Amino acid sequence: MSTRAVEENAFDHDVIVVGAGFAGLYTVIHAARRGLRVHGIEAAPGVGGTWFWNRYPGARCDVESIDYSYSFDPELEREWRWSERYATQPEILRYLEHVADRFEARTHYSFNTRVTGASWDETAQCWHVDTDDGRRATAAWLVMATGPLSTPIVPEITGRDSFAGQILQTSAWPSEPVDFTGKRVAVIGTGASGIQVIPLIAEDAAEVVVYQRTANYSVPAFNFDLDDAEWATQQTGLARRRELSWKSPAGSPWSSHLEPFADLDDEAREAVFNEAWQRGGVLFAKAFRGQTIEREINDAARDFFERKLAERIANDTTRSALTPVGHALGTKRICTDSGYYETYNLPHVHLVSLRTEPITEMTPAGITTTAGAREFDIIVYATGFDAMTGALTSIEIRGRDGRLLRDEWADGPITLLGVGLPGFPNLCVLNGPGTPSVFANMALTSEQQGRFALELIDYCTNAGYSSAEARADAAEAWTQHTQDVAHATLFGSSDSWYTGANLPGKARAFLPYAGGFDQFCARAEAVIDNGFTGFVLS
Ligand code: FAD
Ligand code: N01
Repeated sequence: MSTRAVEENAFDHDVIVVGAGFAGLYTVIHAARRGLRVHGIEAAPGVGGTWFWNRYPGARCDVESIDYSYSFDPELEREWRWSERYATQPEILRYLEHVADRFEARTHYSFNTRVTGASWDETAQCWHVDTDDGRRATAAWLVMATGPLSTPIVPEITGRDSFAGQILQTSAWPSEPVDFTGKRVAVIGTGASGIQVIPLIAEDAAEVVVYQRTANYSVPAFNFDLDDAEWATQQTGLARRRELSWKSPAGSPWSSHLEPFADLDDEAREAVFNEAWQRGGVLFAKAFRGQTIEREINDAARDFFERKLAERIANDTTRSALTPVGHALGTKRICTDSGYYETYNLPHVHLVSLRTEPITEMTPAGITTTAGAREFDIIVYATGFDAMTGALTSIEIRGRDGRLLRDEWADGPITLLGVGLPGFPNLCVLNGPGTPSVFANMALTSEQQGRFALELIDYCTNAGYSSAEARADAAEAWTQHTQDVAHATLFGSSDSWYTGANLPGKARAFLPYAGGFDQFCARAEAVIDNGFTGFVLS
């Protein structure tokens, strides 16, 4: 590409990238490779994003490590060796640090710096970006790689701040180890984070009380070490794995059983569910094609799940409380666990169902529910995120005519392919609402998203355009399509962070794109090939 136009401009940078997770790091590395003057801004002291912040015991990926890694450089793929099928948080963080060093990405970043505001300057055709150190930078383009799961929420509970013991949050876990030995520990939240951390806390604590609002579906990971033989097999098959992943609905090489559910008898169906179960974790969500669309298939999967649950939990009352009701299997992300349900067979681990026994207040000593008070030394919040929109709406982002993004999205986000926002020229959002991101392997979605933004920048630079903005009607059509696709499945009828239901007061809209990573990539490529249809270039 020609960088002449951008070199001649008066801005501090051609592009500012906010975030140093999978998406931001990819974009910074590739912007620099394309000759752009790129500047990264990251609130954390280092790279890693999700894997920097979520360092609670038990944190690991639920997409296999070999797949949950960048695909853009064969040398990088060859030189990095994963030690487990599902890598732990420290290993994934080391990987991202390695990537940052190998491609000299850190030199482009300001760490420990939070973006507080960004405003579009119509006259100069650039973004002014304000940070919490009081500085302002300008760039022709602004790429928000701020993460779909990066804005933690801690519930408003009466007396919350009065608790005198230690408070921990899975999504902002301290770097130094926490000693649970002999401690009385409360855990609030039983999503994927809670389900991963609870068994590890229970290993050392004197007592663990889990406060559960909604029971979740969790399937064993069947994790294993990648010994030399397994690693050699994975390496030999890697090119094929990548090819399948890029063409799949969820960015992984695994697909659903090929024969339709309706064509099989009960015994054959059982065998298919068994095979998917043994594969482990989230992959159980797609044992059969149509499992999250057709109620009959979903009910059969749930029946299988409940029979497995009976093998895992000894106590009938506890098992009943841990049995999900009210949402179809897979319509909240299936959790991938290592001994989660079995933890409740331990005598010092107790479950409190908040549906029957809500929390009334927190006190200096602990937590009080309608059934009485319990005292704790440590309270752990595993209560999730203001997902997909929170990182963006918490920043003062002002587009054309001073339009504030937070206001524009008050009734739900409006995007074109997730990346383009009407009224906000030269702003690209990565892994945001309207993308398949959180439904797929996000190492690959990050590459796809970063590349799309950089292709747009290159295209405009080469053609002499100073701005690109999603057309309002195109964004509305994409947003409507996102809703329609979700509501044609069982996802649409389930309350979850996918719909904003986890956060009181948040607009209800289906946030990710449920039409499949493969379909999304095809649409995005067509937009690129056709000169960015749906965008106004000027
Ligand atoms: P992030 O990794 O969230 O990075 C965003 C960065 O932006 C953060 O570092 C944040 O500090 C920074 N930032 C945000 N706002 C600002 C601001 N205003 N100023 C400056 N910096 C800012 N996905 C999978 O595909 N497979 C998995 O196995 C998987 N496991 C997960 C496990 C956990 C515990 C969690 C929470 C998520 C998991 N995910 C998984 C989803 C995960 O978020 C993505 O895979 C991926 O890491 C997201 O990358 P990202 O770059 O888009 O965002
Ligand atoms: O967050 P969550 P998470 N009072 O929102 C409960 C990815 N991830 O951090 O379900 C009481 O899922 C809330 O209850 P409810 C993955 O994509 C992956 O666990 O809203 N409870 C729920 O039980 C995942 O989906 C991995 O009724 C309250 C919990 O807190 C996403 O990140 C690991 C409450 C929050 O669960 C988010 O997961 C970790 C309140 N006021 C994360 N408010 C892997 O395994 C909320 N809760 C790869």
